[in-house]
Amino acid sequence: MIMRKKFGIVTIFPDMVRAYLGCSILKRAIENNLIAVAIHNLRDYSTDKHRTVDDYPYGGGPGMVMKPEPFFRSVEDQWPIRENRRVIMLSPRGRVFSQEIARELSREKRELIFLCGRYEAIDERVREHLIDDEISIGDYVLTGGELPALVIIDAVSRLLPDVLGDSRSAEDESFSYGLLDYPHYTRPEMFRGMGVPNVLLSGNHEEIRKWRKRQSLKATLQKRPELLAIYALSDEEKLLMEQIKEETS
Ligand code: 4GX
Repeated sequence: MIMRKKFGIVTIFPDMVRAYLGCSILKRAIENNLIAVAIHNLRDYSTDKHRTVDDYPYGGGPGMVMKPEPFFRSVEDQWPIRENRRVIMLSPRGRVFSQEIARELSREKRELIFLCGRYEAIDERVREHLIDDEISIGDYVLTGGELPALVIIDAVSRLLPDVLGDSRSAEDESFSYGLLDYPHYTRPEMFRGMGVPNVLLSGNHEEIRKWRKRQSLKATLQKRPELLAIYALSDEEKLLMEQIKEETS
């Protein structure tokens, strides 16, 4: 029996999130009940008539701070059972998202709740007492946590059974097993004088497999050598790697 993966998002821009989830593969995943995303407007959980979600920082300084109460109220109201939720805050201070974390979250049984902040900060009491996890999608500063939440939902969803039409494509590419992807070609065979490597037209599947492996190793060595430090090479890969290093030296 296949279990539907559940996500929740708390944001002051629900339309932004809905727009992305209403397209393409995630749209179909939602229609097919493979995933469900509950989108909640943070302002619905403010307690004043202006629906305020931010305020001035204690101690002074520039920028606004998001109030704790709307976040606490939204989570406690929508996901009251602690054991059934994993509350994730998106922020540059979190652990940096990766394919490994995507895999970990895809196996998580609890509902994944994303708290999306805007402005300069969220009141520290949210970090201390409401969240279970803090994730960053990379070392740059965004205007809000909505894109990071969508990035994570996207990367996690495509790992779930049946979300991608082709069951092989989820894991057979860059990062899924630690090397960069090999070059791909499609028709026409000649485009503006640019051809396709002969081996791909040869029909020799063993040669094609080896060529692709070589190209993956070469691209990884040239563009992301640090990835090779954590990747355990097979005997065949070690041999191919020696050849590549000889050629380029
Ligand atoms: N990967 N930002 C969140 C507001 C904020 C500040 C402090 C919580 C605590 C980002 C990133 C990111 C900018 C989103 C600040 N929220 N989030 N926002 N990079 O830069 O995740």
